[in-house]
Amino acid sequence: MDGSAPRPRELLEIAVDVARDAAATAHRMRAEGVSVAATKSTVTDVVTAADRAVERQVVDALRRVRPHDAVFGEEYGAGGPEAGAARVRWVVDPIDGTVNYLYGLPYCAVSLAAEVDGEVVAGVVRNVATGEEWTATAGGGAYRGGERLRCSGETDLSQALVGTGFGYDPGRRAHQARVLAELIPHVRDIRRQGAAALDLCLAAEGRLDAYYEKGLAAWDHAAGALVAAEAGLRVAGLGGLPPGPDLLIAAPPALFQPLHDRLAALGASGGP
Ligand code: LIP
Repeated sequence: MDGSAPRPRELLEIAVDVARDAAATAHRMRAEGVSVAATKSTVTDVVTAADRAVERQVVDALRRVRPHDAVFGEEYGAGGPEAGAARVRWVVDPIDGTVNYLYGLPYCAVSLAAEVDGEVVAGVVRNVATGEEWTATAGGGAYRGGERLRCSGETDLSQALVGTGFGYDPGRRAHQARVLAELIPHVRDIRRQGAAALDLCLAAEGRLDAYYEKGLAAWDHAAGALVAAEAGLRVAGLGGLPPGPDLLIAAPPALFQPLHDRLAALGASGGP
């Protein structure tokens, strides 16, 4: 086991440098033209050459500065020392919001987080199209452009603007739509924007009051969940579980339990 664990601030500085270069590559490749390189879980779960190129760029950049760390990415999975041999693991989604990226919609991001001993301690989310950048360190707060972020102060679920998303499997989407149909009369409105990392960052600054989604992978939420938590949101799964593929809920303290209980009653973590 590698004995040295760098400070979160040091890891964040590396993450920001790497994410900025990666976002520049994604932006350039978008301008040059993007097409589907392959599909994954379903015919709508697409990957582009940019997803793959950006993840390779991120991994190569991390290897140069921290060659003994582990890496876990959406497109190439786990890399580096065998599991458990490195205290630091980087979790990367090269382009979160890939369908938006494919269609040229300005809502997609490079998401890069650093874990120490399994806990996320630093994270950056950078919108590829707009250059907006959110950062956080564990205990150090969440920021966008140097401004410290605070989440919504909303206390009434019926007044809450709630973000969510859907999986790629038709059966799961049908279940998620049924849950949404039952939820929507009880909130202000819903926004489905297509990138979990950015949805979590918008919630961190109150541009969404809350966010939930079933089916997210670690790379979708590792960095954005830290930004959200450091801005005052409670980020968890159902029944006190940590956020994970069954369900992630991010909400201000006053809204978390009402939203949690309604989602639990609707079976939001169930279905295919
Ligand atoms: C996306 C998630 C989003 C979800 C989309 C998609 P990807 O990740 O960030 O929240 O609703 O269906 O899964 O596939 O673009 O990396």
